[in-house]
Amino acid sequence: MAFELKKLPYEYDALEPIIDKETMHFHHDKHHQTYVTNLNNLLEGTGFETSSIEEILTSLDKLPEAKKNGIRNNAGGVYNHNLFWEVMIPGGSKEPKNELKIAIEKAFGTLDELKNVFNAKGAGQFGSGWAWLVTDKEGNLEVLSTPNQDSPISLGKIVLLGNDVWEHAYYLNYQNRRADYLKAWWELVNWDVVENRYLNR
Ligand code: MN3
Repeated sequence: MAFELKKLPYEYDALEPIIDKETMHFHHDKHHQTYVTNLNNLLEGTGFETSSIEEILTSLDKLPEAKKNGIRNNAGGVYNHNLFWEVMIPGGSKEPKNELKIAIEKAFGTLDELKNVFNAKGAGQFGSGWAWLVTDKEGNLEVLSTPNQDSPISLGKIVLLGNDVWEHAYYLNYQNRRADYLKAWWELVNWDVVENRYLNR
């Protein structure tokens, strides 16, 4: 039961002009595919061949020491990118509603302030990594960043939204202007998916 590369839920050019078609092709077809291939190879002989990606990322301590870092990086790469494609939609989906909106206002005051905090985390992540909006079981929201492909689910968090701040995610279009990419990216967020994730936490 090897992992497979999930198909994009929209066309490669559907997120333009925020994310260009060429970036989407190599990000999904090359980078994401490589994580899937590496993960399948690394899992051979570990006893985790039939585990879910969530099981793997919450059981890192139980992995064989020699393969632990590789599996952590590549399983994170698979999980994080699956989520990344899913939380975007061409044109975005307006604004948070209902319970999610209330939770955002409780934690951050306003949606704009959530964006500020999130963008600052993403811009401040040295080197490669991710910015995240996560929740606990009780519904308390938090923004954090992780290095490399580390995933918040390994920290016991429930992931609602994440933005990839590796240079491969934005360099063709934005070069070194990571802050511009972070700011523009909000126009693509699928708040319906984020709300569903929040309600099903
Ligand atoms: Mn990436």
